[in-house]
Amino acid sequence: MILDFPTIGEPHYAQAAPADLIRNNGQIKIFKIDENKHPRVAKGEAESKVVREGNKVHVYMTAIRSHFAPDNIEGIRMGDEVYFHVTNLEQDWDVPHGFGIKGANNAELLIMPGETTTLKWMPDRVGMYPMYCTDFCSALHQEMQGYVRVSPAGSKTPLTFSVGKQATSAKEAQ
Ligand SMILES: [Cu+2]
Repeated sequence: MILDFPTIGEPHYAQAAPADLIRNNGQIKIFKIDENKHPRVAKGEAESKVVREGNKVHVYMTAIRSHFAPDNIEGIRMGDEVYFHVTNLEQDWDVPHGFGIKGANNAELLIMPGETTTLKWMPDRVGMYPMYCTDFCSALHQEMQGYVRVSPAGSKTPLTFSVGKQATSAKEAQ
C-alpha cells in the first residue's frame, strides 16, 4: 500500500470470521439493570438529575427509545467539566444507544442495554449544543436528541434540567 487515505482504520479492512468466535467467547448481550453497580447509575428516569460539584457537573442521564432524560439542560458555564453518565434503560439485548454532543473532541458513547458509561465534555464556547443518540435504535432514532445551553463563566444562570420541555418563549417570559 502506498497511501491510506482519508481515514486510518478504514472499516472495510474488516475480515469475516465465524460467528462462534464471538458468540462463544464472552459476548455480553445485556447488563441487568438491577445488577448495575455503577456509582453514577440512574436506574429510571426518576433518578435522572444534574448535580454541580464546584466546576464539575455530573449529568445522570437515561436513554430509552426514543429520548434522553434530561434532554434540556441549562446553567452549564464556560470552564465547567461536564460528565454525562448515560444509562441505557433498555432490557432488550439488541438495543444499544449512543451519545454524542457537538464539540466533544474525544469520542461518542456506545451504551449497551443496562449499562452506564461516561463521556467527559468541556464546552469551548458559549451557546446551544445539540446532543443526540449516535446509534440507530428505532424508527424514532432521529428524535432522540436534546440541547445544552452553555453560559459565560461566572453567569448566574441557575442549573436546571427537564424532559421534553419547550424553551421558555419570549411571550411567557414577559
Ligand atoms: Cu437511541
